[in-house]
Amino acid sequence: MEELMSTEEIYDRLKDCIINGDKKTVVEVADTGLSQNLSPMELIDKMTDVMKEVGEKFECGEAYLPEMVKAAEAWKVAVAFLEPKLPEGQTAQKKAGRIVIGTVQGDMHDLGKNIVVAFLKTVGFETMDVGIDASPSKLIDAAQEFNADIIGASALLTTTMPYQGSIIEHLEARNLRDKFKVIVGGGPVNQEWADEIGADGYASDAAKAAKLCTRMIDG
Ligand code: B12
Repeated sequence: MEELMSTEEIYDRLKDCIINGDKKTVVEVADTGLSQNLSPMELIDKMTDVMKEVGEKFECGEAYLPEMVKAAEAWKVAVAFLEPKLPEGQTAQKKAGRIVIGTVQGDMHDLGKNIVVAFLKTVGFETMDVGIDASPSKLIDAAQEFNADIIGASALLTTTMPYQGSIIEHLEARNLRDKFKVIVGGGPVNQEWADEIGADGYASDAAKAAKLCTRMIDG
């Protein structure tokens, strides 16, 4: 991209790219920003603000899920491009906390979990995604290794939901219950279920999950 753009134009175009989920152009615009002496951090911050707006729109029903997924993907690609350009020792954002997340044992659904991961990253969480079909031990071992603050468990099937409860039972049996907050989510899951199994939190979508986790860390 050869043309000279004002800072405001660069920011406007970044915003359009995120909102439209334009993975290709977002990198070009970010690169133009760099060549015009905007710092990688400024550019990341700007795009993250847009992601937060998209999350809020989704929460109040003004944006739909595919739009949110596309926006999160564009954000991810742009941050992956900018992060290596940050000065040594600087990370994309102040780290909010650490979370290990996975889809529970017996369950292969991961679209929702992946969106939650993308959103947690936009609010500064370091995430470790253990993938699908994750046993309680797999999640807990990963949380210990990663020194996580939070364990997140996704379940989309009524037959696999009980494994969310098993995570808490395993933590208790291993005397680790106080070490991690446990949050749960997924299609059939609700607050009542979270209370029943003794989880620390529940969220019905990715934007709410990001807020929930931020609240847990901030106290
Ligand atoms: C896509 C899909 C599949 C895909 C999964 C692809 C993938 N990579 O994920 C495939 C085809 C593989 C599949 C397989 C099956 N599926 Co299916 N599947 C669906 C479908 C259509 C959409 C699920 C989805 O992705 N939703 C979109 C995402 C974004 O929403 P979400 O997962 O709820 O996530 C959001 C929130 O819940 C929350 N969230 C999610 N996780 C977490 C975690 C935490 C910690 C937090 C805080 C929040 C949170 O944030 C997310 C983003 O906002 C649903 C129907 C439906 N409309 O829900 C059926 C559905 C879930 N499947 C169902 C079934 C029965 C199956 C199969 C058993 C079918 C079969 N007989 O083979 C298999 C099971 C395989 C297995 N062992 O898991 C049933 C479940 C019924 C039940 N009550 O148990 C459903 C409801 C369809 C139906 N009406 O019958 N499925």
